[in-house]
Amino acid sequence: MEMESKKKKTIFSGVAPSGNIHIGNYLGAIKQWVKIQESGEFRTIFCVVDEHAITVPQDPEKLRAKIMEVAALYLAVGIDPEKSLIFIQSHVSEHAELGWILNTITPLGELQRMTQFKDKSQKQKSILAGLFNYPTLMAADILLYQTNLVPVGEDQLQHIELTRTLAKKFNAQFGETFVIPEPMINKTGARIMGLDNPENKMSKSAESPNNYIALLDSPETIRKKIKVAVTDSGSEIKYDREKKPAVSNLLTIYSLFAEKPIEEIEKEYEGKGYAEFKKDLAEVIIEGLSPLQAKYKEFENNPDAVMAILKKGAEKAKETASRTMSEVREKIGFV
Ligand code: AQP
Repeated sequence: MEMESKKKKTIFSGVAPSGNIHIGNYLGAIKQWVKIQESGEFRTIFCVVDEHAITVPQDPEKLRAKIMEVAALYLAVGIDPEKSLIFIQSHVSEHAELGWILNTITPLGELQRMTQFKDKSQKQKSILAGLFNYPTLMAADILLYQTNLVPVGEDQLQHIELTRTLAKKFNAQFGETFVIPEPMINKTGARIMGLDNPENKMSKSAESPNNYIALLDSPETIRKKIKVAVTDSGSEIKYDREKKPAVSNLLTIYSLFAEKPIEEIEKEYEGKGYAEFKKDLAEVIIEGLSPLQAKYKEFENNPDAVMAILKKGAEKAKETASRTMSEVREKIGFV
């Protein structure tokens, strides 16, 4: 088993326990994690990246609850602790340690270019150094496990590119240490747009909850949010990113939940209006989320079992992480 897993390529990904996990996170990233795990072809590692959540101020009690919520959601969507490593980032202190070391080889200019920092810092009254340094911590998360592939949404591409740059730089400066990871992006669903504004991505930190459908939204809330979702001028249900960005986004969501090609859905709704399409879309989402919501309840009612899984996961993760860190400390000249 150990021999076999050594030959497998490593997959690493994570979600920050900030705000409500939404269908953008699910369709862009988490849903494919389960497929990858089930293929049995990879060593799969999924982390609740709590140290990323505190790059903007968090209420400690709410953060604690969110961390457990995200972990239970991982399990509810089908991440199986028998097949994948699942753990909390802050339980493996090597993440912060490598993050610091990577900061010391990261040019300021590289971080200043990050579009996510530019977007997120605009929403903050006081911009914290941690928000600026977030991408180096993310690089550490990935590099600690000698990750080959990182399944993420499109918004994370720039951060993966930086991770590659830092890994190459470290290897060149101190000798071969890190595997150079590659992004793994879904063909559709890699960028689900906000329901209230199809110009921007659906986001956990959006001002209005009408921007997103949370994985734990009730059927009534889902119906309401889809009803008020922005549409485009005209009445045709047609996929056209340029001319009909809002309807194209809704079609993408429909297609991914119903597992039907977009053209087929367009045909079904020929001559029908937005109201009918939206009504059906809400039901498709409700149906798609209902199994994971039911499973979530089981885990929510059993936090001790979830914590036991996370602790075991952290112990296993630490085996690889500490091996990488020993090598890093030695290479950079620590005694
Ligand atoms: N709109 C999206 N469409 C597709 N994929 C998305 N992801 C995020 N938004 C979309 C992917 O979800 C994974 C986890 O995201 P994250 O927790 O790292 O945080 P984020 O990307 O910063 O998510 P948000 O929604 O914008 O939340 P805030 O504003 O709170 O940080 C990643 O793989 C991401 O690509």
